[in-house]
Amino acid sequence: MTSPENGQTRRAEPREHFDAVVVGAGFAGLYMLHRLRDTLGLHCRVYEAGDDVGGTWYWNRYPGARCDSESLYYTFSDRMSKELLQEWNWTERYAGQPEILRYIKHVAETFDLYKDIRFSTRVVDATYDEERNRWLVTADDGHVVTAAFLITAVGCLSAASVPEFKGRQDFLGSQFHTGLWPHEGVDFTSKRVAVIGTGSTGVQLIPEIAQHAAHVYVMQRTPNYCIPSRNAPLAAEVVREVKAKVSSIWELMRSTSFGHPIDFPDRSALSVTEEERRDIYEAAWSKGGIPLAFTFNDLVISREANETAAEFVRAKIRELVRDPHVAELLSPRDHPIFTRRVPLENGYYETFNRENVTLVDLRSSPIEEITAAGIRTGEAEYEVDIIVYATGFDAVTGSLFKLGIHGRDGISLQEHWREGPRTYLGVATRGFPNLFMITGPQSPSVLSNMVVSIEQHVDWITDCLRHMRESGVDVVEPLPDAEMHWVTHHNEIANATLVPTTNSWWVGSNVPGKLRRIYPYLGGVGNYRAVCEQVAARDYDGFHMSVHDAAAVARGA
Ligand code: NA7
Repeated sequence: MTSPENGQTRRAEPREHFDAVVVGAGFAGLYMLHRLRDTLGLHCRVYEAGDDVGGTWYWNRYPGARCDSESLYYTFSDRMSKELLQEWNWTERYAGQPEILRYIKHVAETFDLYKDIRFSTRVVDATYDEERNRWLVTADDGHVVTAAFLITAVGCLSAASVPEFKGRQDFLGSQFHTGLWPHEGVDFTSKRVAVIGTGSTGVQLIPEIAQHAAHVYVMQRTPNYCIPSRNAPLAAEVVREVKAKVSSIWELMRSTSFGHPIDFPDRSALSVTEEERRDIYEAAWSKGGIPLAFTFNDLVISREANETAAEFVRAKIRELVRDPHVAELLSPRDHPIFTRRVPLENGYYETFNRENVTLVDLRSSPIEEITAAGIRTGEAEYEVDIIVYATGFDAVTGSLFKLGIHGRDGISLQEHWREGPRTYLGVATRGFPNLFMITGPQSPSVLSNMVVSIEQHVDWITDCLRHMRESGVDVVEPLPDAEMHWVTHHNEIANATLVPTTNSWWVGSNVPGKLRRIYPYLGGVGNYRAVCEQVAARDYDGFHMSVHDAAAVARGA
């Protein structure tokens, strides 16, 4: 916290020094704390804005919130703890938010992590002090500490995005963003509700609300291709089988494209007959979940191949939704399938057969304003008691920018990234020594099973810090060339796919004014891991490691 004194801005004196400060106490922050403290013996502090652990799963408590990665694989591996992996029993194929939160709390208790976390505290400034080679970290309560290393574990989907609709403050009912859901829950019984947004969140939420509300208006701008999750209780036999093969399953997940125990087959969608293709799509559709994405290897590369899968899903929508006009409105026509996040659904399409659900097409008639009574589009005013904003997040960079990170010469992260993120491996960035970003931009992050990618980053950072200690160095920073090559490589890989052509939060187009860039790395989890391992094996090739020389800094050398 700064305070004006004799016209000068003075920062409060640091109260304590840590080897590392970690920001965020979700999966990433907890595992990082565990490795830093218990593997390396470092003195650490974690800052967390919420009043408990959980990250995404702490904030996103809306009805129907559920993970789209299968629970058996969306879990810490044996690298965290063999016992934990064997002891914990997930109950459903896709775990709901309450169960995941219970798991995360269990992890924090089991590994005694709570004691090093300061809750209800937001980091508002983190500035690298070049003279002393320290990060000066300031929290929103004015508390200042220093740290040798700053590690962000803030998640990719933590900065809620609420569009600036005119008149939002005039609404007399209740309004909520799904990512900031009240802990006491929301009673939808007999209420008229508008849900704005039909991304993964809206698709999970809408069928749940429709069961209780008097009426739900689903405000859709862009329809998505939704795939049934076929969620179900986990059979004891399946759990036993996975637990018996933990090592080989995780080895596989670490090598596949998206960190799941499934990968692309060696065949094009255009290499089989129409009938064979339909059978393959049908088999994947009835399994539910991500297998549909892994039916052929060219669905995100070839438009022609892609259209076969896209039309398969549109045909399913026509089967599931009784009103042909509504079915058509729910059918994406403006983007190829799998080029934006495909929501997994649980009865979403059937919800539109209910009498108390109305689909409002914002494409033909956008929202003009929020009124005291509800929402006015170009065509009508919808009077409601509750508005739910399922409008997503300022993804990947939004939560990083909120930390007020400043590197060498006081340059902010925003300034360094004014033309878009510039990272080396998505884990570090030039000019910001001793800063690591877990699942940062230009790493696989959201295009993967997050826990697999988090573990990989945390393990890699732990190894890097150990290497520094053993080598007697205390400054690490990417070299300009390494950063430049990574950005180029990242863009080349993305531009070889259909992804950049589609509007989505993957490219930042959901936030007005945000730079259109490809934020997550599309090269695949397995390939990415191999690159990171190679860099480490070559003594952290592409990073400059050195011994801090205060005298040289003072001379400006
Ligand atoms: P998403 O996927 O970004 O979806 C947000 C939705 O909100 C999407 O349908 C948007 O329409 C809609 N939206 C956003 N702004 C507006 C405005 N101004 N007017 C109308 N509609 C708007 O966020 P989610 O929370 O669903 O999912 C985020 C991730 O969390 C998800 O992918 C999982 O990884 C977990 P648009 O598509 O932009 O036309």
